[in-house]
Amino acid sequence: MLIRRRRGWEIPEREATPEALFLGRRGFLGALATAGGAVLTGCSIVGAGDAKPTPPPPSLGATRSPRFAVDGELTKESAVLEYNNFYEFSQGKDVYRHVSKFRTRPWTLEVAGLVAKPKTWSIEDLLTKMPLEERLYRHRCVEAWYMDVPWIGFPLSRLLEASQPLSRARYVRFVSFLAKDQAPGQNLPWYTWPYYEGLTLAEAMNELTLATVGIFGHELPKQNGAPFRVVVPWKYGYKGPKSVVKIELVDSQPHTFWNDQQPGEYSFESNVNPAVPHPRWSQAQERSIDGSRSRATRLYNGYGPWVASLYA
Ligand SMILES: Nc1nc2c(c(=O)[nH]1)N[C@H]1C(S)=C(S)[C@@H](COP(=O)(O)O)O[C@H]1N2
Ligand SMILES: [Mo]
Repeated sequence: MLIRRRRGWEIPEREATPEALFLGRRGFLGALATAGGAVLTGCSIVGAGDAKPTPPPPSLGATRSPRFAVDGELTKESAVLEYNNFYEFSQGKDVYRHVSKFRTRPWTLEVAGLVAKPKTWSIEDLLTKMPLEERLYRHRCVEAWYMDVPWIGFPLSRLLEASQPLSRARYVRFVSFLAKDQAPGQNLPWYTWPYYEGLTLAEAMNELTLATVGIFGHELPKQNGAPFRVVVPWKYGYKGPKSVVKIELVDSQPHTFWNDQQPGEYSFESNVNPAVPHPRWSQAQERSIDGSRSRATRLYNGYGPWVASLYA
């Protein structure tokens, strides 16, 4: 029998997964027990998953911006593509095994709400008409893991400006896709699908907020949020919704998926902060997704020079 000794800074997956919701898992097991086979017929929910990872998506040309750097080496691509959070597909990290039915073409992204010019973009328009650049960003999950990643995208501000936000617009609300036949996790009844998130308009317009279409020199793989996601590097990862279909400008603070699911954990703001522990673990340290390294968490994930003034 192989017994793996846990290092001090390692957090058992169970505790390290607020998104896994003990409540949710208990609810699920309870449902299995009471409904018996009836629940199991929706067996894609608990199915073994796809045999092998899907092939990498088409490459995407973009010049690396010299303005953003990470401390050391980038995280290995294989780790970034095989350790994911994407509850629409799996509550485990092996999301790549559960995405084969997900169709990311055709895909449209609607910009609506308090704007002078509502607009629906095709993903092809975004890929060809927007000024794509590569940015090396630190990414920090609330579960206390990190990765350092080369995203490809463009400032979200470009997309918002194209629709001319009205002066009444104060917040931006994001909505991810809904397709129960393609996303096994969307059949789990204790979640309120589709996934939804939000930022203040000032946060959304900050130059760091990246409308993201690629990673590691190619289009986003399905498990990383194809074909369009938002990356907000100074906040915990859940503030960046994957596979977004709608962006709505609104006048009051929108509800968010995890805040509704887990009231009393982190607020709407959810900025990375080593001094504010999660109710069940410290945020002072962060570990690489392959578990090989640990480092001190930085306030705003190290992006204070860009964003601290937003919270002064
Ligand atoms: N639609 C959607 N977006 C999501 C999530 C999700 O479950 N569904 N998980 C979030 C969390 S908790 C993190 S840490 C990042 C993970 O992105 P990655 O898998 O590319 O590392 O996506 C975020 N965006
Ligand atoms: Mo996360």
